[in-house]
Amino acid sequence: MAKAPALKLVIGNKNYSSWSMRPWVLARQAGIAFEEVQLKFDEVDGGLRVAGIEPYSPTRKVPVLLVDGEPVWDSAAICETLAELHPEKQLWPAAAEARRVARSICAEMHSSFQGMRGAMPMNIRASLPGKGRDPKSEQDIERIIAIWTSCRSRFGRGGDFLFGRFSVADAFYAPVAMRFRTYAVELPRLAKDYCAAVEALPAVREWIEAARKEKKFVAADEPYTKK
Ligand SMILES: N[C@@H](CCC(=O)N[C@@H](CS)C(=O)NCC(=O)O)C(=O)O
Repeated sequence: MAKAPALKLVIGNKNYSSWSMRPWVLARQAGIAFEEVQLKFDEVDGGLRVAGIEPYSPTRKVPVLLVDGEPVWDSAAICETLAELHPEKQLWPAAAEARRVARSICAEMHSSFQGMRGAMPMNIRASLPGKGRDPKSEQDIERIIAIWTSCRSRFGRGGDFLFGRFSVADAFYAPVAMRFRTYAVELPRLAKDYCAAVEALPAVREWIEAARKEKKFVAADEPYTKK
């Protein structure tokens, strides 16, 4: 059997980096071994820079996965690569119809929801009830609840997650569960239960615990908090 490639996952601040959270939670929850390299955000001209990213990623962004030293960048490509390297982990739903929907909602998460992203940045250690609610973020929240409701009722019978057992789709939506808690978004029962299931995942708990210990304040991700 071919030797499993060495995996190194480069991530940003656990408190803020929603894109980093996806592949980290996916790999950790699935029991895929990887070396973690955590870099920190620096602020430049009101924006962000990942200090020390240059040797790892051509985009200078996190996350990036090094597979035997070769970079795979962008969280979507990284999650696909993890699924391809580990077919035995069944990171996508097994049934073709469910898999098509899972891919669609991941692509939607990846390319949309700018209203929520802008007004409600991930900030795990913060409590900001009611902040960030405007017509665009409200619209995004409604759409996410509709996605969760549809997936749970159509495909969720085998477990507590969007497609029953934990999959890439849950890793993509885990940062949303973090935002809903920080901004205390009122949710219908099904969405509340789904967020609780996500938060109870050992990998998510580990991420949250580490995020809460981080002290670094990044103004670009803190529109509601004065330093
Ligand atoms: N679409 C990318 C987005 C990655 C991204 O924007 N990462 C942010 C941090 S969460 C970053 O590295 N920003 C630093 C920069 O823009 O220089 C992905 O899914 O990985």
